[in-house]
Amino acid sequence: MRSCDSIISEGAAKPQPYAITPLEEAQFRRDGYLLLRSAVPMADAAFFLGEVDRLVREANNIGAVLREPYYHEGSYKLTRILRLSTAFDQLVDHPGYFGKLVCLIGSHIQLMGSEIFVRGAAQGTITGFHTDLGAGLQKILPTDQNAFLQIKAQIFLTDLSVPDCSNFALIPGSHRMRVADSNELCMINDVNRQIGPDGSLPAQAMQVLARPGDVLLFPHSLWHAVAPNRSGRTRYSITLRYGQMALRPFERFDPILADHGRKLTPRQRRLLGDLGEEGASPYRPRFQDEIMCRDEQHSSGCY
Ligand SMILES: O=C(O)CCC(=O)C(=O)O
Repeated sequence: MRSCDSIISEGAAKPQPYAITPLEEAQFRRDGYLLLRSAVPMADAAFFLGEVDRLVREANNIGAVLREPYYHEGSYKLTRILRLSTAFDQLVDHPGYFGKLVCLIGSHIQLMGSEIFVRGAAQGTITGFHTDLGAGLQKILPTDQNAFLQIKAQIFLTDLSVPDCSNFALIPGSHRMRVADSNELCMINDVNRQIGPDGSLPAQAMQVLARPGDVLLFPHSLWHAVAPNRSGRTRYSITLRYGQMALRPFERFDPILADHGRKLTPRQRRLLGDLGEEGASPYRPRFQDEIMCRDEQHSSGCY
């Protein structure tokens, strides 16, 4: 098995302070997910929930929520959330998970998208099993050694510690399985046909039991869905999508970068697409290892 050492260039400092452990990497590569308990401290999760709640109310008032046709009617999302609030800037390279992401993707990493999920009451599944990044990349599966193309970090803000609360559902190991029967939404048709009318999931699926502040990492090819919500509570979570710099992002962060009132570190700026002035290139970004791997808390923040 390849480790963080071989994905980050030889000689470069490893991401600090929370690099992935060999056990965590082995589990991620084998099962296609990693649940990081309390990666965001409880008090911070409560702060993010307050901000999410405010934004969701505002978006509902002006009709700015996005209801995807493949969601249950009580569910929706907000997109481009860094444009809505500066509160989430600190999540861009949060120490609870960022070092682990760099170990799995490598230092040529970018933020590709940001979303808030709102999952209301639903007797059946909220969305069926699918893969991310479209039909083309559904055919590109991780190997034992390759760096990952895309990994989402889902930050849970409400209690999902029992099943059927709109939990994230997944099929362990499916990220390495070829999809035989799909559609334009990248649904896994044969698995979705096994979902019961009451929302009961196929035997090979599991619901992730998470608490506020837990963070789930998973790659683009994992077969994932959202379980029914019979809890009487709404689920709120934030998802940040990271990937190789050479991939096309889902949103542009130029308005964030141009906001001079905002205090972004050099690493956060690079993750949002600021390649620097000299020889800017997404394929040969300058000082990339140094920017991604250094301990920002103890550096001057200049480059
Ligand atoms: O967790 C959710 O609510 C949706 C997750 C999902 O389907 C995705 O991130 O693609």
